[in-house]
Amino acid sequence: MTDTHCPYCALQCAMTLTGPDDAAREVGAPVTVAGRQFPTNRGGLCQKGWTSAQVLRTPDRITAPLVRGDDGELHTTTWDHALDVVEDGIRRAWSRGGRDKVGVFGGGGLTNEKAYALGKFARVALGTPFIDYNGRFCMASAAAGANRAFGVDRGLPFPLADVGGAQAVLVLGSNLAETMPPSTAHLAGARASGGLVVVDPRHSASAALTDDGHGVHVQPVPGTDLVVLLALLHVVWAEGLADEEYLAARATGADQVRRSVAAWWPERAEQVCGVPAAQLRQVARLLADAAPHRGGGGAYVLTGRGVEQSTQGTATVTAAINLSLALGLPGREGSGYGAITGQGNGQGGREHGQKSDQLPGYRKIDDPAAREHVAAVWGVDPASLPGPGVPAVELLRRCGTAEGPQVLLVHGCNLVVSAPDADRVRDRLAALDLLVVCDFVPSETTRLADVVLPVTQWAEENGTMTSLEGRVIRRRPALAPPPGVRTELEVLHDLAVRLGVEHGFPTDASVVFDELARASAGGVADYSGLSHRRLDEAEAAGEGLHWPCPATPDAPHPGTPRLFLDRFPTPDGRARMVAVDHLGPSDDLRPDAPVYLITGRVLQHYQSGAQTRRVPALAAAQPEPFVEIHPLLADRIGVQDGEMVQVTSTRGTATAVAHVTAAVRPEAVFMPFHWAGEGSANRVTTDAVDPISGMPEFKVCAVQVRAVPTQAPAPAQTTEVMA
Ligand SMILES: Nc1nc2c(c(=O)[nH]1)N[C@H]1C(S)=C(S)[C@@H](COP(=O)(O)OP(=O)(O)OC[C@H]3O[C@@H](n4cnc5c(=O)[nH]c(N)nc54)[C@H](O)[C@@H]3O)O[C@H]1N2
Ligand SMILES: Nc1nc2c(c(=O)[nH]1)N[C@H]1C(S)=C(S)[C@@H](COP(=O)(O)OP(=O)(O)OC[C@H]3O[C@@H](n4cnc5c(=O)[nH]c(N)nc54)[C@H](O)[C@@H]3O)O[C@H]1N2
Ligand code: SF4
Ligand SMILES: [Mo]
Repeated sequence: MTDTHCPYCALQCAMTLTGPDDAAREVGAPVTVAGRQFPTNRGGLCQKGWTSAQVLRTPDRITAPLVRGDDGELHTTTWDHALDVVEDGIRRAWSRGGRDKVGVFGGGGLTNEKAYALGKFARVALGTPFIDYNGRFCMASAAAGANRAFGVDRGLPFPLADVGGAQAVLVLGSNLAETMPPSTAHLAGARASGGLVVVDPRHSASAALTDDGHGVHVQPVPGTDLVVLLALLHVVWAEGLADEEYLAARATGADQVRRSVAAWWPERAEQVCGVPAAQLRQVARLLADAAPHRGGGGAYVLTGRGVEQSTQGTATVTAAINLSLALGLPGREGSGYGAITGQGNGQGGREHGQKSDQLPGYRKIDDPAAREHVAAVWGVDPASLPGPGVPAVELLRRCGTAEGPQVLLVHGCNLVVSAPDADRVRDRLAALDLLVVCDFVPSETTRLADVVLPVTQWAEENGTMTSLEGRVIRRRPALAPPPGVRTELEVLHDLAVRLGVEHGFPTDASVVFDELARASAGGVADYSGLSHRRLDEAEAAGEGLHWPCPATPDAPHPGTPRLFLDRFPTPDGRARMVAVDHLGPSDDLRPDAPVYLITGRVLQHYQSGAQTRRVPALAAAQPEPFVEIHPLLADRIGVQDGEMVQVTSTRGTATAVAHVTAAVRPEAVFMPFHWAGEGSANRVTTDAVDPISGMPEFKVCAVQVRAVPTQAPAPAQTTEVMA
């Protein structure tokens, strides 16, 4: 029996893996999954978690390296040959154009150790500024907003279980009932007081939790959440509901924000966001009544990808934070603001240096003191470390061009399905001299690669993950990997040695963690008081430890479950409020594109679907891409439930089956993005980005929706009918 955590989302539900008589360590033996008590999941798992072990045994698992041959096909080969091809490609790119000709693309699913090693590999072994990762698609706007306001970005600066005690919870653009099902247990308190507010243009499974008197579903026009928030702030001040004492003591900028929302009275906001003015007032009062300064039972404001994956994502997060500050929530026990992190290690993955502008410990790569500290840990000259690179979308746009890499190494992302404007991404990847992808299953991106390197899966490796609450937890091996498969730490070590860096890339995850801990010491995300051993002990006690957890000379630091109780980690200790205004989506409605496409997820599939499409029960429950379409729109374009529709933008077209439902607003259609091919939502989305965070506008773009013309009846049939 091995205690570990789910391979998928940031809730990181605790589970126990068992094989018959521990024979699970033998290749091929079945593995069973059981939920385990932990403060976040309380023993619960969702359907993806229950079935997660099946991916370990998937028949098409990649178990040997693949190299593309002269015939254009991928062929099985030896590790030596595959690594030769990668080394040659890197050296050729260097000799033609220098160190910047090789880039790295990481992922928020990688363990802390892998994310750290990847960032170090890019800076030390490759000497390239070009590294970024899929967290840019996921948490970048939340991170930018929180860093600016609070001076730190820890998704939830409090344990998730704290939310359970609150009287009101405002959930903006998160469908956690499908994306983190066990987490909805923590909404029970708010639901019991009728205080759950869900903002989503769809009556999602989470919006449905507000039905029957449990709260309010606010259903704005897509892309107008910022207006909803500005109106809520307006009401809070207009009705004297703000916590002025808290604002005076703990925040700066409140006056500018108050003035900036003066013009957003609810009736005006209603014209833009479509939410009735009376409902905006009701929600503002409901939240204020729960706020501590009015003697309420506590309130939380939470944001998800629905409001963040936008060209005004950082502004919207900022407005959500402003609202929480106006109500005096952050840094008070039982209240607060948080962003719900998505990927398994979406939090840790954004702390240890795979971001283009970052060094470990959430340090800035252009800060001389940070460079000096990290260079000393790495045993290199600070001047040898490259400067900042470019965010993910820009990195992809530059691939195969004079301004960008000719070689790209991808670790933990299925770009061809999940990046915006996916056809263009496919073209850019095809323009590279060499695409190297590490994965354990064939994906749409490994199929494009020149070299595929097979790596271990979650239940075959050691490491740590940092959950949505900033809690550092252990991932442990329950079985041996198939022969022929290596860990990513081994791959990076072998490549570094070939590229002339003999030392500095250990393959033991606990050794890598100890170095990560030293590199993070004194940084924002300080892990220096942690080690695998200490985390094992903490988990045996049922908890794990929250960062910051600095090394201490005497008694070990207990970790920091709740941030901001005394001060914010800004220079003056106060939170910074910043006035923001609504600009609207980058690709807005017009006569030839009169409908919004909004995108998101379903319960059964994870991200690009590379893992979950291989699990028979999940594939059977959600076998194909679909388009949710309102009956009024369906009527207008002449399409019935179950018929095929085309969704077209200036980037491309997706074709999928129509699900006619009143759950979505009439001027919007919804598509999940889990599939490739004809029904791929990202062939349609825009790669326009938020100017501050670099996050693409996945959630909203303007499209034309048409019924797919039915094929002309075959001649034989026509004759028959006529006869
Ligand atoms: N089942 C499942 N769970 C997952 C994942 C998965 O792929 N599948 N992925 C994990 C990851 S990496 C992430 S980031 C999280 C994401 O978790 P969520 O943020 O909960 O997921 P989404 O479904 O992408 O988006 C949430 C909601 O945003 C709504 N939305 C779309 N446009 C708008 C808008 O303009 N305004 C508002 N207010 N809402 C809008 C959609 O209708 C959708 O219901 O989930 C994690 N958990
Ligand atoms: N339209 C639209 N597009 C979106 C979104 C949306 O809401 N709408 N959401 C965006 C978000 S929030 C995210 S996070 C991205 C996610 O999109 P992706 O980054 O494509 O996510 P995954 O499908 O998890 O891809 C991970 C790949 O890495 C492999 N993998 C898993 N673990 C490891 C590992 O440890 N090492 C290696 N080498 N490989 C591993 C998996 O098998 C899989 O092939 O999609 C984004 N795209
Ligand atoms: S909610 Fe997330 S972590 Fe929990 S079982 Fe489901 S996918 Fe795994
Ligand atoms: Mo994500």
